[in-house]
Formats: sequence, C-alpha cells, structure tokens
Amino acid sequence: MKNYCNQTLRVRQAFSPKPTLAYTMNRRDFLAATGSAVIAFSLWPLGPTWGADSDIAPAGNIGELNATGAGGIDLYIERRNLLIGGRPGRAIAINGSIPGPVIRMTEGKEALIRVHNLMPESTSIHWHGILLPFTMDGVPGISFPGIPPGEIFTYRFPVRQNGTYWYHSHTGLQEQLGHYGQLVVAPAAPDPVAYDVAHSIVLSDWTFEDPHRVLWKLKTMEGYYNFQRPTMANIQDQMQATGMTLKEVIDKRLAWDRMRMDPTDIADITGATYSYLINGKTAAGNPVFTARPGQRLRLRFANASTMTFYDIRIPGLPMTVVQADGQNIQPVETDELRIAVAETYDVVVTIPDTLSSDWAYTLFAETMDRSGYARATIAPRPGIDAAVPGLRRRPMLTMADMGMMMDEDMDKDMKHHGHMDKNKKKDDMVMQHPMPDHGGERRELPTQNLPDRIRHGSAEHGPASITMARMAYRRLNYPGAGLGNDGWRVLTYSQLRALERPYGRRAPTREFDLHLTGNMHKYIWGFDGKKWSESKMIRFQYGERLRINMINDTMMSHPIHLHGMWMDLYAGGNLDDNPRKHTVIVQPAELLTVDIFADAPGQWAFHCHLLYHMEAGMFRTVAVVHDLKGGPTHAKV
Ligand SMILES: [Cu+2]
Repeated sequence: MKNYCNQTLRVRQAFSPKPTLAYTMNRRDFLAATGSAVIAFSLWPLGPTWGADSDIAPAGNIGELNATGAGGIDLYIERRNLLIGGRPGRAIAINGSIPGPVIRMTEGKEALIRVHNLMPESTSIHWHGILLPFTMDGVPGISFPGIPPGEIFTYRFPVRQNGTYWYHSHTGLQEQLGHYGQLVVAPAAPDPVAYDVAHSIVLSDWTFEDPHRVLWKLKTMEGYYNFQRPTMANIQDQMQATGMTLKEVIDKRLAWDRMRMDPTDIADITGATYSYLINGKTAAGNPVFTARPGQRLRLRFANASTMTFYDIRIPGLPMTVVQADGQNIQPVETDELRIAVAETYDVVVTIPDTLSSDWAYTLFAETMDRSGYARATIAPRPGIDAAVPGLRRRPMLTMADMGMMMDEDMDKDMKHHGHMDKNKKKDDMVMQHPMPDHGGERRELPTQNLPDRIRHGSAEHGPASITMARMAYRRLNYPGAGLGNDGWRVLTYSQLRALERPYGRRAPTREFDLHLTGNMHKYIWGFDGKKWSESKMIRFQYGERLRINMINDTMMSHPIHLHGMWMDLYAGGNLDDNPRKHTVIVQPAELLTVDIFADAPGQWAFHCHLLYHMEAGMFRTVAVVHDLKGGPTHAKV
C-alpha cells in the first residue's frame, strides 16, 4: 500500500479537520459484527466461500443491494477463488463475486454501508464520482486510515446526485483483482431519460498474474506486455541517433505498423496478460442481456478496468448517449464510443419492432490497443448469437500525438473546434499565463473561445519527462487513436453538452497549468515532472472557481480523476453547456481545460486512473482550504 502519511500530516495541519477519522470499530464491536457477518453469509445463494477448488463459483454472479433502504447494507471483502473465463483465479471478491453487487441508492436519502474486511490486509472502498464528506471518500491516508484486517468501516453520507457511477478499492493494486462494482443512483425528480429496461454493464480487465509482479515487470522491462513492439526510443532521440529526418523516422514507424510491429505506446498492458471482462465474463462466456422487439434498453456502462480503454459499439444498433459520468447530457446519437478507465456512459438503444423471434446483436467492446475484446449479446433469450466483428488494425501514434503536427494537420484535427483564427501567427496564440495574485483584484477568465494551443520548452520537466510535445492543442473533436476511419459515427468530447445548467457555474478567477509527464522507459509517471512522493499537495481555496489547463506531455492518453468535486469540461462551447465530469481523458499532446467549483472542504485525491500510473506517482493530494496564503497553490511544487 502506498504510504501517504507524511503528506497527510501536512494537509491536516493546513486544514485542521475535526477528529473524524476514528471510524473503525473496537475489538468488541468487531466480534459482535463478525457474528452477524456469519449469519449474512448463510443467506447468500452462493453459500459460504470456503468450499474446495472443485466447486469454485464462476465470476460474474452479481447481486444487487439498496444502500439507501432501511438498515443499510453489508459488503464483505475477501480473497476468493473464482472461475474467470473457465480458469480458477485468486480474486478479491465483494459478497462472493467479481464485480461486486450493483449498489443502488436514491437521491435525497442517506446511504449506509458497512464494509467488512475479511482479508489479512488493509482495504478500502472509494465511491467514484460521488459528492460526499471527504472522510467518507475512502482513500487510505487521505480520507481515512483504511480498513484494517478483520475490521468493519461504516460509510454513511447523504446522496446529493443521481446517475450511473461505480466503486472500487483505493488500496494498493487491489482493484486489479476484482474489487469494484457499479453504483446506480435513482433520481429524486422524474428521470428525463425514457427507457423500458436498464442493464448494468461493468467492463474490466483481469490478469492471472500477481499485480505486483505486473508492476515490477513494467518497471524493469520496458514494453514487457507489448510483444510486437521494437525498442521505442523517443522520436527526437531516434532522429539524433540515426541522423534521419522527421519524415524518415515517421516512414519507418509506418513500415513497422504495416508489419504489425509498430512502436506504439497505446497501452502499457495488453491482451498478452489480460482477459477482458463484461460483468465478470470473458467474450467466450458471452453474457446475455435479454430484450424484446420495440423495447428501449438503457445500458449503463462503467469502465472498472485498471488499464484498458474500450471502444464500444453494437453493430446494427445506433446508440443514443444520454449520460456521461452520471450526468445527463443533451442526447447524441452515435455508433461507437470510447470509454476511458473510470468513466461511465449511459446509452439508450431501441430494438427494432420488426424483428422476428430469432435475432441478436453483439455488444462489442474492443480494447483501444486492439489486443483483445470483451463481448456480450443482446437477444430475446440466451443461446442466440450474432456475428462478432474482427479486431481492427492496431492504431499508431501520429505526428499530432507527438505535438509535432503541421498546420494543415492541425486544421484538420480541429476542424469543428470552431474558433481557430487561421490568420493569426502561431506565436501570437501561445497562451499567456497570468499568475494568480491573491492580494490583488480578481480577474475573470474567459468562459469560451479559450486559446487553441500552447507551446512550451523541451527541457521543462527534467528526466522524469522524457517525451515532450512541443505544442499542446485542443483535441476535443478528435475521437482518439484508431477511431473515426470506419465510416460510422464516433462520439467525441466536443459533442458532450450538459442537459441543464448545473450549479456553481461562473467565470473562474484563478488558473494554473498541470503537465502530465512520464518516462515510459523507467515507468515513472507524474505531474509537472514530479511523482507523488516528491510533491506537495495542491491547495484550492474553498468557494473559488478554479481553472486547470491540463497539458499532456506524454504519448499516452491519461484518464484524470478528481475526487469530491466536478470538473466542468471545456468542450469548445459556452460555459452553460460544459459537461460535468469526474474523469477526463487527456490525449497525447492535448491541451484540455476544466473549471472546478471548490465547494468541498477537506483533502482529496487527484490522479491518473490508470492504476499502475497512479501507483508509479501520477497522483496529487488536493486540499480545499479556507486560506491560500502560505502554501502551494498549484502542482508545480
Ligand atoms: Cu496515466
């Protein structure tokens, strides 16, 4: 487990929270509670979990619990053997299953959840995307001390939002072993989304290897899981070493790609070790969602993977996207969408009412690096299959991903962005960074037509940042590597528009830049060239409206997640329409801006949601404080 303690102490001094951290039970309470745990076990349809290997249960036997009902709910976390794709694996199960149960809540009520740690190691649950008191957020060392072996922690918080979310362990690498599940909050007001049946769909990635061994391999053997990948030096290094021109290096990369040997940095961990799961089942396991002709199905997708972005499509059925990260958006019809690690999307599909009795659709979730897929079937009953599409060609990074693109490529990439002034010289568009002046007058920042690009020096962030895009720019209209060339529609961030104007919308008065940095070769990941252990916390002022310009200096897409507060994503339109997100993809060489209403006092995690990147240091502690004076106010320290 990561040790956040030193930083926690500093944050506590800064914020001096009331002594609310002592939630774990004493020994007598524990013994009493263990008794009730045994009773609860005996009520499970799965039976007790200490059976012999010969009767190992398959993964994906997902239950459902209502956490805002009378008496609350109990979750039991334990190491358990489960069949994953027919093969026994040592998982961390929640109530006997991976994923854990679908937890339901109702907006306006209070959630009550007792988490029983039946493992010989500490654990935790973080409620991803949920607004709550920070002591309930479930991040060991930041929100609470964690749940020690054999103990029970009670989560209790008012539910102030609705939509599709998920939950997962925030302890070490436990999430890789199945410690996650979906969370669905029913709205207090009538749901603006019309549908007949809803299905929960949890995407994840599973390895039979010990996750710590996976991390060790990533740190010691570059590109370990990228078997088709030759030694990938930084392209500038290649130019220097070989004397080749940029074009020659690019041509060489194209040639590698044709041989399916491309030097991609698309994914660190691939189908070489991963089994890809929908609701705990591999593609061969083929989970079935039943439906009838004419029905409107609401599919609630949560990507609970540790490292895998999925591209989702249902050949033959257009999808109407109605929610992103639990927030209603103006419905947008599409044929494919990319879901990053930790994002959620709700889509509605309508089964044609002209179908006869035997019909089926494949729900195809292809990994971004095209090394595998998860799959399910929508059909009137189990036993009917539709064709499963083939994997597409592996995508490769482009010059644009390396921040080296030419003007015409940039125009193409941004063609719908809408406010690029082609007559302006590039240097004129280099962003100015007014430093916040806490004593002086508050200057309002623009709420639309933000700068299109930003340039920066190549030696800004030291050895921890070996790759460095020369230019970062808006890529809101770019669907992502490997997408958009198939003749069908693909969702982009520029299409996400909030359904209603959410609270807290106003022009920001402070901003800072946050560089996403990394060294693939050494497997060091961080912000502004520093990993978590070398950093200080970032402080937000309580009540302020803050803008963060994220600049991705790496060649990978990173899903960046802020706990406790929404990030209003600048999607190229005006303030009112910006969608609220808890997790945002920042693509290679992208400049992506979010505005935050810092309305949640306490200390929070802010990190890349790729589990091994987080573990390697792409993480910051955020403290929402009442006075910014006398401490760091951005990430560069
Ligand atoms: Cu990352």
